[in-house]
Amino acid sequence: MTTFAAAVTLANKTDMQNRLFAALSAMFGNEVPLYDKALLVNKACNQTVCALLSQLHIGFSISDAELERSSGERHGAIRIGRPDEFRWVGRLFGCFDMEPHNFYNMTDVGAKSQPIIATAFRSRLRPEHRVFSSVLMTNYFDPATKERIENLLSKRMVFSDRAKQLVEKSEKHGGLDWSDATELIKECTERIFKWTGTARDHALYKELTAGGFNIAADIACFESHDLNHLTPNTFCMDLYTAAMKHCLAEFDAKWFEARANTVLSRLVARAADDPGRDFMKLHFKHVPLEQIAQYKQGSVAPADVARFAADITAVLARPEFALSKLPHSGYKDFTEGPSEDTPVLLRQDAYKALTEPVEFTESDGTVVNSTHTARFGEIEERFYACTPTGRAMYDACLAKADAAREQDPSLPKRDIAAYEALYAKPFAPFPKTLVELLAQKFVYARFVATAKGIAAGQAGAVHTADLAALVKAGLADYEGLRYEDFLPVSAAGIFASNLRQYGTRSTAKVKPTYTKQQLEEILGRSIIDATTAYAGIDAQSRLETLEQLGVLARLPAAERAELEGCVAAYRADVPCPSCV
Ligand code: OOG
Ligand code: NI
Repeated sequence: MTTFAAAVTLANKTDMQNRLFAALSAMFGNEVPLYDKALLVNKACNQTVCALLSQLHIGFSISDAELERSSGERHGAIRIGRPDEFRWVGRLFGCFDMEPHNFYNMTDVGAKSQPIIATAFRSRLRPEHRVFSSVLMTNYFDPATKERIENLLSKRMVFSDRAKQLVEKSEKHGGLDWSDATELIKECTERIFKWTGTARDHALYKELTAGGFNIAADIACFESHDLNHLTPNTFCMDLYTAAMKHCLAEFDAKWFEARANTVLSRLVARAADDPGRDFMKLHFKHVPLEQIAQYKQGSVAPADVARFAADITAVLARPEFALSKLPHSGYKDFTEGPSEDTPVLLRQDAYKALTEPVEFTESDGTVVNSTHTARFGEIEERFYACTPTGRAMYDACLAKADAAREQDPSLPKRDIAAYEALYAKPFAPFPKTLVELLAQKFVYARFVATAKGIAAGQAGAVHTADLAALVKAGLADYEGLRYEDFLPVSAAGIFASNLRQYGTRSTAKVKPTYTKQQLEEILGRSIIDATTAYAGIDAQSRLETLEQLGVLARLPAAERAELEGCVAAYRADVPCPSCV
């Protein structure tokens, strides 16, 4: 807790963030029953995974509260109409210690392009929550449509005067007390992100959707920017998606049990080949590295895996998992991201957007009852953050894998095993373990000196600056940095499938170009470059670890200069006002 002159105690911003996301989740669960049920499915799957992991890693256990938190919300998505609204959104997230990371140009992703540009708000270090926030670019359209959209948007007021006052107060004092913080969270759940089911200008709505501009209709014709989705994380994407497809009655229990057996067997096989317990470090960020280092290797026989698969199948047979009885539009056919055996960036999937009732009020007061399809239910599993080299390799593999899938789009539904093999093939050259990924400089990590290492360093008994060797000797430990951001191509795939249209071309005479600088002007502040940050965190941890072990002087000068360069770039990118 921090205090300011008037001796008011300010709420911790990370605590505020956790409360905000818990409140948003409760709001969204009320609005969308299928979301609430999907959380239950995820919990059941995560419990199964944890039970299996506790046999594979003796000493590992997770409390209900920890499970709740680790399976908790991770990211939201909002779509904003006006630049001034976007700036308010940025300032609002600032009150919760969430800052803009990366520029996503969705107008520039080939056939899947949409008339929006975006950034994601999150904490700089170890973020748990993030919001992908887009803003509509009206000059993507012909002048007449542009004017109609702008005219409609000009009449709405998403931020109340009170919400603005609270944001200003927070900025002035460096935070809010809990009473104000609670009020601001209420503004979020009762107004700013709330679904109202009310819209305007049905004629424009129909025109935009007929032209394939579903996203513009979703933004322009509504009175506020609702939360489009709120995505929890899962410990095992393939178990969860299989469970959802089964609960939505797309596949029967026999199919699910066999699939659960396959994916759980993979976890077992990978644990046997993971001496650093990197999977555990990646998925259980709340568990200290020293604790993970103490787990003893256990084993799980195939018969036990089959029992886990049978048990989760029995759990999902309970009436509360009959999701097919709720309004729904089915599940996406395939998962976005790398192949299941390539642990980089993130994998995402979703139940498809629901068709929800909407009441349009026309300017003459007449009411039109209609529907709108936009809100969907995403899930994600996060892996390691890539270096530019790793990312280039990922992009190349992904392009090939996408092309292979497009040759036979119904394969995922017909034969999941054949599809997985097809999709994994282009990713074959990509390393599959953290050790190899680091050796090839494809991903980032954070190193620390162990207690043993520090003691050895003090005794002058460390003789190498080779971090891999130091880790092997138990003098240093490490974890891969988790990817905390988004993937425009996956996002485009998600937009495309949930909006049921594959991108739209600009109708302006000349398609405008959009830049990061433009979004920074809208926001009134700089956008942090996430890669610079990952590289800086990685480099700083290497330098500090070697220093602590007393071997920094042994590092070849060129390597040291490179690391110091990364740290300097990180510090210079967007200096943190409160950490300089
Ligand atoms: C945002 C799409 C991006 C993701 O997970 O990549 C996104 C949206 O649908 O508004 O959320
Ligand atoms: Ni999303």
